[in-house]
Amino acid sequence: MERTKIGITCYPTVGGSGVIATELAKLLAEKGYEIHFITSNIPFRLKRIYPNIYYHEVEMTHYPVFQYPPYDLALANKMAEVINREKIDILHVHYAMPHAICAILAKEMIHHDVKIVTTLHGTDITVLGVDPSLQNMIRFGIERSNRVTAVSRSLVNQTKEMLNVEREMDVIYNFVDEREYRERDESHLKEEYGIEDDDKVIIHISNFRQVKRVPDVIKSFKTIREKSKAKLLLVGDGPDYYKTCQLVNELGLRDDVLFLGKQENVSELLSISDLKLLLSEKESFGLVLLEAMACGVPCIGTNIGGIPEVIVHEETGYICEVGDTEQIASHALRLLSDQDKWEEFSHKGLERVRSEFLSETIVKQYEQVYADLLEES
Ligand code: GMT
Repeated sequence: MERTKIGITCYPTVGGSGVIATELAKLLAEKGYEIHFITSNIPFRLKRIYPNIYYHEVEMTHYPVFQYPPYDLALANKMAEVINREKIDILHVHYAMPHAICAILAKEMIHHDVKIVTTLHGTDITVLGVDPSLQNMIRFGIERSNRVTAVSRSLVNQTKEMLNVEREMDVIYNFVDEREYRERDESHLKEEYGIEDDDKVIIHISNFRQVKRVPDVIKSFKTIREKSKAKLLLVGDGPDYYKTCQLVNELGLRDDVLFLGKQENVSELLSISDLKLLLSEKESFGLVLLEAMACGVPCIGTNIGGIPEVIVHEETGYICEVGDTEQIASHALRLLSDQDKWEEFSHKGLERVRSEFLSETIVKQYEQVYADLLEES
């Protein structure tokens, strides 16, 4: 029997949507699918050779007449070329803008019956979807895809409301590779970072964009630090990084906050952490929460978007109101001072990862979407 051929387009640089697209590709490849990435760069999580994963780079023409290089058109052209030559069955695009629109354009250019699956990840709807200069295009991409999936129920509802689309969309939650994200002993790292044994370790991982509200993490940590010995690990980089450094200095927290910048092996840092904070004002899922839970780390998140679909309040962590740093600190202190409760939360988080977000279960859901579409052809 011929292998099913899946084309995948995603943002290949750091970011949750690219991580999910690449992890899905790797697991599908392990199951015997033939995967063709059509992206501007090799996805950053593709660290070794996988014999049935191919990479097709989108090449750009820097012609002086163009005021702006037409990346979207080059992508559509490359998609059409690869679909035609490789006889791709399914083109799975992650992030609607511009990937879904390019996929539809590519399909129009050729005569091969490829099916388009679009996965919505969040900011493609919650930020770009409200921009009048893009809204019609995003709606078009969603309506004309053969199947649309979104990473949380909240994102489906937001997409329907914001873009006024009626079509059916499947919720397929995010997942982590449990071989990488698991409980392990990395206590030597604590010593190497100069963190004392009785210090509680709080971690925040993000791209430091405004929606992540990193200053709320710092303010919450200040209150926690006043009552408990603690260190804060800040992982990632982005536009609010400088502002965050300034706030840390202003609040006199310099000795207790470790700025670690972008890191690849986040699971090792999670293994020395006692609590994960994600205090965003927009978050369609919060993949970092799942990564933390898979490493046995309880989480505090905000009551927005898909976060309450990931954290179960009072069971695997706490859900707090956006900006309520006193409430956040008080929940954190309660948990960090009660070892029995901490262990119960950690254990329930691990159980939740296994019952709701297991990679095998989630990959099967995507396979079912592909199978349904192929059956229709
Ligand atoms: O904003 C980010 O954190 C990056 C963005 C992306 O496109 O990678 O993340 C979105 O997709 C992730 C994977 O599905 C989700 O876990 C994030 O919640 C989502 N970000 C937002 O909704 C802000």
